Amino acid sequence: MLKNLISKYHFLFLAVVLMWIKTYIVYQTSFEIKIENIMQSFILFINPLSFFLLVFGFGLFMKQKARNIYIIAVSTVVTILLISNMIFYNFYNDFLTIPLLFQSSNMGDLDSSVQELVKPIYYLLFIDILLLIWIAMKHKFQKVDIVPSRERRAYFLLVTVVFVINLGLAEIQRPMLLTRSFDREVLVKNIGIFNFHIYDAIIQSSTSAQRVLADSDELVEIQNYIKANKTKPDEEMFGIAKDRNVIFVSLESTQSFVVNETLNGKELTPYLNDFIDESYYFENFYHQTEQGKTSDSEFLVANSLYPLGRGAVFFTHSENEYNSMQEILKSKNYYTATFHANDASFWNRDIIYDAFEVDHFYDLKSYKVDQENSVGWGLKDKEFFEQSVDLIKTLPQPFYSYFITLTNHFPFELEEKDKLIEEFDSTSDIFNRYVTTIRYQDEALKRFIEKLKESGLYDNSIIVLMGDHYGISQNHNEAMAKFLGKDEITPYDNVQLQRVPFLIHIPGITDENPKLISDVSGQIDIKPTLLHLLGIDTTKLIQFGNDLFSPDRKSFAVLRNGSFITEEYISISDVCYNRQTQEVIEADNACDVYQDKAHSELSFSDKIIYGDLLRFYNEEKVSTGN
Ligand code: GP9
Ligand code: MN
Repeated sequence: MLKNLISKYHFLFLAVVLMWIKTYIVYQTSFEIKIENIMQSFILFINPLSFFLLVFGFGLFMKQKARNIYIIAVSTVVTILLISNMIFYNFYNDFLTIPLLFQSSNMGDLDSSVQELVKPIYYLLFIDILLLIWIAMKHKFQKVDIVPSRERRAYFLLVTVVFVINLGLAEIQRPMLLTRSFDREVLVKNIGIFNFHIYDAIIQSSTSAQRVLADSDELVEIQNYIKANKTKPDEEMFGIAKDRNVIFVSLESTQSFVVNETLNGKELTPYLNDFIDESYYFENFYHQTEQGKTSDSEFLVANSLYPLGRGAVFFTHSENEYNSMQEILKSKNYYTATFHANDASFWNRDIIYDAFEVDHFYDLKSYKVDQENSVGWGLKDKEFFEQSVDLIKTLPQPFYSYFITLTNHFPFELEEKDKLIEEFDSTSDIFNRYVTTIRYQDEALKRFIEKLKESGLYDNSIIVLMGDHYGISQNHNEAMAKFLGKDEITPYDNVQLQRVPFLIHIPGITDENPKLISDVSGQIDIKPTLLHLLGIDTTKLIQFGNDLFSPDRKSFAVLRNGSFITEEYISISDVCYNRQTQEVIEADNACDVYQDKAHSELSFSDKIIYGDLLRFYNEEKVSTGN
């Protein structure tokens, strides 16, 4: 029967095979999908098949000519989708999701990045479609070309069998794949990139419904979890920075590996290195961002909730109720402001800042920007800080101010005159330039702190520095390995590379008594930590982080893809490693317990956002006068 089908519908099967091969070649050449055993390579190989059999199969409801046109049209659309994924992956090491498609307002600003990514090689991916067009054109169509329903039934039985085999093998490799996976790479590896897009569409529609169906009871379970996991602040640290201004600096694309690192004998971050020695510095601090990048990091800091696994919560849930750091501080007489020399609408900031109750957003319009003082994405960091200090001086005190740098942004462009160190020498231009913009940013930071001192604001403030997310993706592993003097970057190294600098500097306190803190932590922990330093109680807050100075806090950070790090373990795609020896640990109960915790936190946080559950919390807050 199969032979019969193939010979009768050879155009359809040819299209299936061509698209299948093409997708597999793209898997091998454009995506870095970790394969751990033969079964996984087999699943990866067969996974595009069921999708193509299915979509092309709908052509069997058409007559032959329409069918061929349909197959060519679908091949073209799917190829464009594949190329879009390749371009996106090249930059973000990630696959596209539906919410991202609604973020088009960000795309204009991505111009320089996109240009870098559009390569003529992508046009080669249309060769098979040209071949299909050529075959279709020289084809003589049969007179009787209606597909008998018996053949259609046989065909769709075949599709089902292929799909069930694929999913069955995947479930054996990764139980509860579709219900418990936060890791897109794992999904693509197991069900294929196009089935993943279908899965994504299903998730999209089900999450959209969650807000409507949500009720306040859902919050109870989450509140219980949070209560059970919340730790008390250290009494000596609580209120240590009471009523001080907060100067929070989000350092663009700054990873911890640059700290205390040199190139040709020159430090990459000389100022930061010295500043660390006068501060509380957290050396095992992880970013927990996903597709929303900078905006995700802002979300984590403001809410101590996880950003979403798909899309940017700044776009998808900007109308939700939040109980942000800014809102809380405002109720304690703080003035709150964000400083960032980019369009106010980038990442939808202008809208969500209203939900966060930020008093003022000093956006692009607040700065004098010209050709002379700009590079790459806009105003150079030095200029940004210079002008910002003049603005910050006018704020009512105490204030909570949030500064977002920009020069150290992909593709890391800098004028020759601003380069304070040489570029690195590797096969990756991106990495080579990264070290120069990192060095430049450090110089800008130095000037900022000096100006703060000159302005008289410094002594009565606390300064917080945080890297927002990674800057060097896994696409540059070869250069990274060369820079770090390693043979290769392993999955374990990759998790370690998600560390970003985090420090708290309290003039008059940390310069006398600096601390290097090795506990595992993440951006989720910032809000309770800062609020406690400012002497603000967080007992009732719905938050997933814990005060980093709390004596009872346990080392823990979960990344947004479900990987997590504890004192003893690092878990990556459900594989548990001993954190010290880096060896894989088979079936370990303690690791499973953390696995559940990691999963619960991410799911609870998602529930809050998708269901807009804080509206119930805030109702309660208002009615009880809290
Ligand atoms: C844009 C800046 C960079 O305003 O925050 O955003 P990113 O691309 O890093 O998310
Ligand atoms: Mn960023």
